[in-house]
Amino acid sequence: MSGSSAQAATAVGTPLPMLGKSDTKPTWCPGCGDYSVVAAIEMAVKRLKLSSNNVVIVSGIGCSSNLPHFLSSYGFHGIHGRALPIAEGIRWANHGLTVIATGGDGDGFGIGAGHFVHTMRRNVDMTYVTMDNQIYGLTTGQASPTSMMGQKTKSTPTGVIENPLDPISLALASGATYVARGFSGDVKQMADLIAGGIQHKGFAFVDALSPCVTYNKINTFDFFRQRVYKLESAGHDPTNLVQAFQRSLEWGEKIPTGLFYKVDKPTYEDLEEVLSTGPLALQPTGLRGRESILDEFI
Ligand SMILES: Cc1ncc(C[n+]2csc(CCOP(=O)(O)OP(=O)(O)O)c2C)c(N)n1
Ligand code: SF4
Ligand SMILES: [Mg+2]
Repeated sequence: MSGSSAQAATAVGTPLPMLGKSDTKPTWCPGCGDYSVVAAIEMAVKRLKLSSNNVVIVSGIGCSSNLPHFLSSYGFHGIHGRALPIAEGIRWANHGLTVIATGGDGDGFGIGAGHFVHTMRRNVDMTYVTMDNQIYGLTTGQASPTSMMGQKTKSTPTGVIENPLDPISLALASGATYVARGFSGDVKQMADLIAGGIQHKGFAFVDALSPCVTYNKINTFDFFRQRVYKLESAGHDPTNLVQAFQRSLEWGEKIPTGLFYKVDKPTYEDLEEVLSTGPLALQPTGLRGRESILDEFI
């Protein structure tokens, strides 16, 4: 879990009431899949009894990236594609906090793809929830890295000609230690997956199939309802990386949801020399070992 509550209390003071909705109401279109994702995050965090001041939700830019405004935790609405480096910085400064990054498929797998890969490779202890609607929603309907071949969008009037990126197999290949897929049509399953991700020590990735009801008329709630099945009811073994890769290749008549893979490995915070001694926020400032460094050069 991203920091014990005792450590968090030391780091940020007396815990405030449990996390819940904020006073800001979502501005998403009626029926947008992202309503289910914010509800799932709220359910997961409440189940884990995390208080508002021990959770930070960080996002980039996009419809989905407005999410931090709608919950009563700390939040950071960043810039397009940069949710993960900001979240990583927060974790390193104070890994007594539970850090959740959120955003869209364009934000995370397009402009932010480099950060996506490298944050997973480092196994930073945080949870990343993408609202994958396979379109750029905020900018009114251009193709995204997960748009399906042939899909006509504002930026691809004759159909997408690029292969879609698969976030699940990319996460497995990049070293994420918890890899899952949820669907906005099943809030309870998504809450379970997010709660599992927050409790997991290491980088947890939850790709939420979260339909854009306004600009993606292909990957709709009905499209997914006809295709999704649960990995746990199909005998999938989430400790088996090869099986996880095999399942990740399924995208067609059947689309798996649930936990693809989970493994325990040391986190970046465990291995890094300074971070392993505690959150930076609680450490003395200044350069340590200054004399020995100067001696080396004088
Ligand atoms: C550097 C930069 N490039 C482009 C944009 C324009 N822009 C804003 S949101 C967005 C894509 C949003 O798509 P996604 O991340 O999938 O989020 P959604 O709106 O679908 O939830 C783009 C291209 C920007 N704000 N900043
Ligand atoms: S444009 Fe699409 S992603 Fe954006 S709020 Fe509306 S339905 Fe949701
Ligand atoms: Mg999108």
